[in-house]
Amino acid sequence: MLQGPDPACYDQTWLDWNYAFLAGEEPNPTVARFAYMLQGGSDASNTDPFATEPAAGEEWVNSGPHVMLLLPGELDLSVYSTDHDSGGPYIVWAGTPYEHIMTPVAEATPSA
Ligand SMILES: [Cu+2]
Repeated sequence: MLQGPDPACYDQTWLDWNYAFLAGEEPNPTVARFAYMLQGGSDASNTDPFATEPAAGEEWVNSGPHVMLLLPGELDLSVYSTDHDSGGPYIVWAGTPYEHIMTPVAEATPSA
């Protein structure tokens, strides 16, 4: 779930992914596709796709401008990080049907 408007630019594969997500169904992409969120975005959790607010003691995951990569199959945790504060690419919602890779393209703007 999102905190802000989180504008994104993507193709039909990502649109289908979003419809599946909103319906609670598995998207199961068969092709790799990029999406662009160049105004950044926010998520209540980097582990729970359906969290509506951060868990106790956690903060919103506010990402700066980024590119997202959707890949078929399961992502390899020995290859990709899940650390959203690393400054590098990381897996969002690892191990779920909605996992994908976020790659920062600029610094996040600190929250006010
Ligand atoms: Cu994004």
